[in-house]
Amino acid sequence: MKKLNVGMIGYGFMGRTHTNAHRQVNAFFDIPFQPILKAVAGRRQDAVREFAARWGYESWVTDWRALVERKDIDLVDICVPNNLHAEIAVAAAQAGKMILCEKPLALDVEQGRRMVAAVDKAGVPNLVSFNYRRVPAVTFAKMLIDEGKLGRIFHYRANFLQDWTISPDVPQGGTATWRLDVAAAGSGVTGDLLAHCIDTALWHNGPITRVNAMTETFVKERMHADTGKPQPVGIDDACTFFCRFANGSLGNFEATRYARGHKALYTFEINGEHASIRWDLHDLHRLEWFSHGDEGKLRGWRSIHVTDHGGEQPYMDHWWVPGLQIGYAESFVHQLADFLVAIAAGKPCAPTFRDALQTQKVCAAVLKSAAAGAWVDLPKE
Ligand code: SOE
Repeated sequence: MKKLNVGMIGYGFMGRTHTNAHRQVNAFFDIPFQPILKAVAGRRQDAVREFAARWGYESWVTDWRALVERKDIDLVDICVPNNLHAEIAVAAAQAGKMILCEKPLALDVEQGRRMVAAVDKAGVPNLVSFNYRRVPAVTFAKMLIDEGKLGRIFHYRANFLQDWTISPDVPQGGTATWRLDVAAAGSGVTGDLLAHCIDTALWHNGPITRVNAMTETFVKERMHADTGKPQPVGIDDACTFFCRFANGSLGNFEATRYARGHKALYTFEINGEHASIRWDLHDLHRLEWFSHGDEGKLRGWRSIHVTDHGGEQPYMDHWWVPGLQIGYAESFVHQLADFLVAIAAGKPCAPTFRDALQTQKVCAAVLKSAAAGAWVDLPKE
């Protein structure tokens, strides 16, 4: 097993999920690399030092550039606010590093294009962390669709509902609330939440051709954590859009941080000619399934507990015994295992930067449509 030196940039929520994956992956997956927690970079010295000690990093730095320049780093893992993704990823690609980057790819399409060009030019392996693809039930849904079990697809609908920004006292900017600051995040729920739904939808159901959206910013002004002064809010608090897919199906998407009672309710439902499936992040090991092919008197929704061994259900052979479930954290372990296996095989691992650029384009079209109050076509690739 070859050692793979990891340089982590960021130590927040995502820094923890990714670091946990680096620590877990060899215990559960036979892969040709052993991640070594070589260095972590973060702006605040006390915080980065504490993170390095807690999670077992060999060293820490307060300037990400110092980490990217280090000869002993193989893989740069980008877990910082969206406005830093492009600069770090381009520098990491130029330094010849493998790159794992948090979602969304970038602030906008132009930055995303530069990132794709940089990894293409350098020929370095790259992956964007749309982790929900690797929840076993979500991967299983993809397998059923690809096997043709749903037949022609008519409808794809997805929601991502939260409620943590309803209070006008929640600031924008700063460490924990940068997602509310348009300069750091690029957009609100569109880039943060809908990007997940769009990534899964493009993977499950193919390209989106046109979108029609509306957005709302319910709280127009918030104190900025950096200045302590009230500032206009530039992000979308809620976004709803409908769309057409290239396969002829219709899509319906909604994301909001104003759905009182919902903390992180990502759900999707897909209706096909022969069958329907639906999934719910709060019950993430289950895939709901309805088949019109079932005997009439027994026809109804069934709940598949996606925990079986034997290879017919994804990932679960690597964990405990059938019937015992795993959760959110393990989707990051799966993503890392898939990435490292692909690197060893010299193959791309989806969603690559190029794949994630498609999601970025759909997000951009959604925001453009909401601003214009009109349909927006996605350019044909
Ligand atoms: C926002 O609250 C957030 O943490 C997103 O940034 C993540 O991508 C999502 O998985 C959960 O919600």
